[in-house]
Amino acid sequence: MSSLKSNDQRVQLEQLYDAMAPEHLTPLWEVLHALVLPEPSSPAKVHTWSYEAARDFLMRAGDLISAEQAERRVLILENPGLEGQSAITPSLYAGLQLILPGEIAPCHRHTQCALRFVMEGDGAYTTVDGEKAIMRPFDLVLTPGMQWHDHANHTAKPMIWLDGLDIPTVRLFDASFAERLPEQVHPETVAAGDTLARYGGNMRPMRGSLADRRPSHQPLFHYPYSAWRQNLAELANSAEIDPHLGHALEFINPADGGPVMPTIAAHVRLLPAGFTSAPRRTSDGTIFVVVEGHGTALVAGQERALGVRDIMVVPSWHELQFTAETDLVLFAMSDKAAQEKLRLYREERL
Ligand code: GTQ
Repeated sequence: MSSLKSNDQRVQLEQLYDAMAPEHLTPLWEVLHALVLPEPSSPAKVHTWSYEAARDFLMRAGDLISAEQAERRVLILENPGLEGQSAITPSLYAGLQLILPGEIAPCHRHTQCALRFVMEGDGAYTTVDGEKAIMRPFDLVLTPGMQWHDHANHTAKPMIWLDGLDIPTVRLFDASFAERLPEQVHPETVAAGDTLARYGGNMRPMRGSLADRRPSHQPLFHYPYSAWRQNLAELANSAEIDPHLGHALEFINPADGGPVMPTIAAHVRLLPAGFTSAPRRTSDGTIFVVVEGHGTALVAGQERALGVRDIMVVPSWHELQFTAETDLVLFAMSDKAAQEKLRLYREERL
């Protein structure tokens, strides 16, 4: 049957829609093509945040509100295509969190998974279930869902990190639960570094032994820069470069070899000076942070300059190429973990 409608049919259909609207019934045939797309067409936009500019605003916020008063003093990186949604991609949230010397961000836990990627400062910590992860520049620290966490800075300098959470995903499922600990900080249960020693070296305490104290599905929560950067350098020295990715290493959860958390995946890349990656697109909208060096990103035909600590979001199914002017090291996070579980993930190497 033809999809063209006569004027008479149009008028009668409009009357039908008006009549049934109070019953909360709407016609699929008016919206089907926008609901079931032949390929992703993200409402999110490509965007780059200059770290220096964002940092200035964050420091100004630091003069006006304490971490304790705010609970979390964070500037949300809101995608310009997702205004009012506190989202950087349709499924993920990102923000820059500041803890000033002497401050505490009080202890809480929630179903949302969070990762922290340290941008600036050295020696403040996130406490996860009573164990401090002492944070150094470009460390990755996780606070998996429902694990207690507070943040504190007993150093003399501000500490700033990028927060990545699955807030929009949890909102989609209507599954947000959160609670505060009555105390400001969780009692210290073990010494800092204990989990890395027990679970961080491709070993773990014998199952069922008293020493096996972390949740079996999510034991590890600290991936220090000193370790991942060295691994990446050794990969770059020993392996053939991938034309689409450069040298790339994924962070994994040692419990299952999969992504770091059920919804969020993270990886790092090294692109040697002069290298241009071949175009690639993926269904996971991705947030990139420049760790070292500078270069450009070519996305949807537009070139964007990238400097140290700049943050860029590339939504689903946008063709992306990087050019490294110097050696370029990138951190990336996305919802690939969730998409793979839902069998949604696709990528295309062009
Ligand atoms: O540090 O627990 O950026 O709960 C947003 C929500 C950080 C946190 C955010 C949070 C946190």
